[in-house]
Amino acid sequence: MLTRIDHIGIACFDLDRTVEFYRATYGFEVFHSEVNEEQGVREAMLKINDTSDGGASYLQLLEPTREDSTVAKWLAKNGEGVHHIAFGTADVDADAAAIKDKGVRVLYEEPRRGSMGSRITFLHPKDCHGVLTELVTSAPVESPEH
Ligand code: V0V
Ligand code: CO
Repeated sequence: MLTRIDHIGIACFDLDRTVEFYRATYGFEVFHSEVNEEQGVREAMLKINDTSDGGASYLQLLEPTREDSTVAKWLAKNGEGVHHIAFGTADVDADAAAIKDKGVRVLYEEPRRGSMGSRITFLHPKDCHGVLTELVTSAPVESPEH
């Protein structure tokens, strides 16, 4: 079951300048940042709010790390802007399978590694009224050491 907006992915040319815009304009701070080589992105997660399912909603600012990445290709065509939305679920495998059964193309056979150790997959934008849609299961919260 999809229980939250996990994040909105925003493609940008210059991550540091875009982070600074969100900090100076809205007061949002970077919660986490990382490079995902497989996806070809450098990203910053700005936490907006906690959600009632125990997760949170973020803005995900994305800068391409290589010219052949999906985000670089998208930026060249469209310029900066909203690139995808992501719904959070406790079980990305089950939700992806159920959505695939409805005839929507799921882009990965198996979920791949996403931000902060999450597991992610994508639905084809042409099957989702023009919206590239991601499904995310967050990494389990580590229990505190005794
Ligand atoms: C492409 N299209 C889009 C789109 N990207 N429509 C809406 N939103 C987007 N973001 C449209 C495009 O305008 C074309 O329509 C058509 O789809 C085919 O696009 P294309 O430019 O030929 O590109 P493709 O087919 O090579 O690649 C498109 C797909 C690709 C969606 C298959 O971008 C993909 O695999 N995306 C999933 C991975 C990803 O985006 N990773 C970066 C974020 P017309 O012109 O034919 O009408 S990584 C991330 O979010 C992480 C790590 C995380 O959350 O943790
Ligand atoms: Co994303």
